[in-house]
Amino acid sequence: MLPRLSRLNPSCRRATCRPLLSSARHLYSAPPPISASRSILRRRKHTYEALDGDQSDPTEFGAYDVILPEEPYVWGVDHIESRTVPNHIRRPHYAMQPTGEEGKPEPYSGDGLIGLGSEDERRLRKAARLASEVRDYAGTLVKPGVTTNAIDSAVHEYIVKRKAYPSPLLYSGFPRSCCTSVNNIVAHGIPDDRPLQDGDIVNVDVTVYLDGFHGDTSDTFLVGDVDDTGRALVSATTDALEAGIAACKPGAPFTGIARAIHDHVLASKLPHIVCQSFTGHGIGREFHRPPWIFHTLNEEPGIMQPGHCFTIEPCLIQGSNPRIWIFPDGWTASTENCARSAQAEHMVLITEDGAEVLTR
Ligand SMILES: [Co+2]
Repeated sequence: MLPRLSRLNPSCRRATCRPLLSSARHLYSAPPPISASRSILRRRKHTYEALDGDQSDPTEFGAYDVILPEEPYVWGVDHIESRTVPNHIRRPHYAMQPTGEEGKPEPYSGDGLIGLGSEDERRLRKAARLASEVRDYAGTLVKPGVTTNAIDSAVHEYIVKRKAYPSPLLYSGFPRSCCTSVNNIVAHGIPDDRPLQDGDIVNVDVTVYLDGFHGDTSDTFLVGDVDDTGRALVSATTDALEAGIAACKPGAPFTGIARAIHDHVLASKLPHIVCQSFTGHGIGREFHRPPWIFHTLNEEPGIMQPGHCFTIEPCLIQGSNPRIWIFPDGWTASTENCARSAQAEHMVLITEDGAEVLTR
């Protein structure tokens, strides 16, 4: 799960500005952009014509099922019943106060650092390790015919059994315990009753809250026999993430992460573009906090210091259109032209002499 750039305070493009988490609600009333609806209609009829200014050629995107909102549209997610978490499991503040403003902690004002060698670091590592186990477990469940709801249910049970809380559940009102983003869904797909189809790609994004710390990671899995362009997209995404990780060390500028991803995608000569709409984020006692990690070229200030812990989670999109639109549920983010997207995410801890990936 990741902050959407449009939720950042638009008057402040500094790396320290906070996501406006409650703004997801306002999106419920926004219909999909006309251009997106039109492009979808055209794809449905398999008579797609390029929209003005859209240079993408969807015939090059390969063969896959386009994910669309169910009609008639249901606005928001209030109709989705959340799974329950036993009372003895420690939960983050937003899960205790899911609707009210009272009791909300102050916005994060710390320096985004974890004390190296501290109990905090030990707990952070434990949460990250559990998150990577859950991600790998989720990957074993991905098969044709399995619904993303069934994966969500199994992931939920797996996490709860290990006395942790599934962080996405009730975060800003999110109704499920992980995000499952299939084919043209870039991020924040809500697990549902659609059986996975042979040839799908699906990102499963898991976050756990264990002992007061969040661990966050995701990967995109192949469902059965995926076409060559889909496989290329998924492996390019992993490579882009690794390129970003390689730019991390104490003293390095945060801008180097996006630069490394950009250069890698360019050098690959594959028809992919990095989505600009989502960022990585600092992580610790808070699910999302500074530093914000941009995946596309930027001039945000900030230098990596020992004790910084953050995610890198680039979304790569087929073609040259990086834009997204949000389904009426207020969460599901699709590419504007329904090209496929893949994502991969790791947590990186800056140490005294380098960078360590906590979610391998
Ligand atoms: Co994340």
